Amino acid sequence: MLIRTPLVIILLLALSAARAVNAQITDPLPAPVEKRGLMVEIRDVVRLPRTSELRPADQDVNPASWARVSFVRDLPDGRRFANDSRGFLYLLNSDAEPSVYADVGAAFPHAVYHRNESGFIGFEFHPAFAQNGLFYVVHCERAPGNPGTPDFIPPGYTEADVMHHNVITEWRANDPTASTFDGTRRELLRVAQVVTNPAHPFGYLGFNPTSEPGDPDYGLLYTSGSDLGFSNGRGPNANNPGQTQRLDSVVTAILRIDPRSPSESNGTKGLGDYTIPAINQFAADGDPDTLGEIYAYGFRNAHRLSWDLTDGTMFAADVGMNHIEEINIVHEGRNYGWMAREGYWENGVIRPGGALNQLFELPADVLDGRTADEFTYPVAIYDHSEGQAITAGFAYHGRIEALRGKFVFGDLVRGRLFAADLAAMKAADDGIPRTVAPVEEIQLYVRNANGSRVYVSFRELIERANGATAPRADMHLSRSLDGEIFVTSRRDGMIRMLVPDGG
Ligand SMILES: [Ca+2]
Repeated sequence: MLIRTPLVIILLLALSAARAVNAQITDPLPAPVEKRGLMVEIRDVVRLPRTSELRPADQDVNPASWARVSFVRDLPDGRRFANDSRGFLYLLNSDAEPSVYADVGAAFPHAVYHRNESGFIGFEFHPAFAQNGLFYVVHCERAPGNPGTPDFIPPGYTEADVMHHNVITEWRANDPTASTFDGTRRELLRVAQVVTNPAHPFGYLGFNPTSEPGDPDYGLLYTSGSDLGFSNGRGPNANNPGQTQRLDSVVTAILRIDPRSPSESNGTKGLGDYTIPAINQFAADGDPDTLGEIYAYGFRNAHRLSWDLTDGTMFAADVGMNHIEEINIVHEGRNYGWMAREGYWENGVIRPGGALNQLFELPADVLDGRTADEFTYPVAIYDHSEGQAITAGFAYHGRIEALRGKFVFGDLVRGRLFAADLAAMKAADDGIPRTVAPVEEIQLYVRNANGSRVYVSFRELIERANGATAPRADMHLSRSLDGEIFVTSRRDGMIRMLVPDGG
């Protein structure tokens, strides 16, 4: 008895611990994201031209959309640009109507436009554009009949499996001061997608804006990090956790590349016609089985990156599966968990017989940070009671006093705007999975003809502009050169801005 009793107790403890580890979660964050007094004015800046009939209706994800804006970018010389993912890159002068800077769609006859993130997805100017005329474009193409050859096909697949190509190109303007593009193009990278939909393509290209000439990562191009549809991109090749959690593949990885051709840099060639930065951790690890272009990995769809302009902290907004939307602080070399983790839970797909839409509790010692696992966890999260897909997010240090020291982000589908305290987010980057910054909702308002505040939701603004209901907001955020926030939609083509009260 003296021996058996403790054994029974130990067994019972072990069983209850196992039960706790196995608990499936249906409502991961029961507390709603609430408004707590943050109120910000939003104003129209300019509306892009209507392109509803540009593409055949059966090839356009939403023919009713006025224009499909996903990025606004400022050059240091004051010029402002925005894209319509139906194919145009516009120059926005403050004193004139938007004008087409480059007809990106015309350059890519195999492009597809039938998904939310398709067509002319994103662009970014080289920080030395004024001198070198370089900018970068990412777009999506169909594979059948495509003369292009992918530089990367996910491991285990062949060209016969390829459904779409996700392509990054460099454009070189002969005259960087010209108001329309004239110049040349060079393909940097062509990545194959083998799931039915071109889900979660590379969608973002960017340079670290806090990097100065002479800094180690000046002129290095970062990409979004995504699972290339291996979660829910549909078809027989989707739902495949075996394509994630590996370093011999770009799947789930944020890449950092020197966009120069090795013929120009004399450096090491990457998968495509670009150079692997010698400073990259996975380039310098002496391991031939890790891809040197990988910066960090384990993202489902980290479709937007940003940097805190005051201290260079790098953020990734990672769209979740069925439950958790994440803001992550990105450190080189780290593994952010997908498909093994979603938020600070285990995703069910890695369990025998489990599924992508399941979440399970982590063991308490891991959740509390007493026992470290191999993953890095988000610093702010919300669940699918509150939204469905996270937008970009930015550390805000601009003119709106109420938002200073906050991280501003939102939900792409519902069009809700959120904020979290920036210091709390940085404090949550502590190696403890369960510590995350609280999230609150921002109340938007406009001014009526009398100058009075009128409280609005972003979706109401879209619906007023379009004169039609908007089943989803398709909201995106961008940041101006001086650190202010643009709010755009792929529905109404209007570029709006958050502004100081009455200012
Ligand atoms: Ca934490």
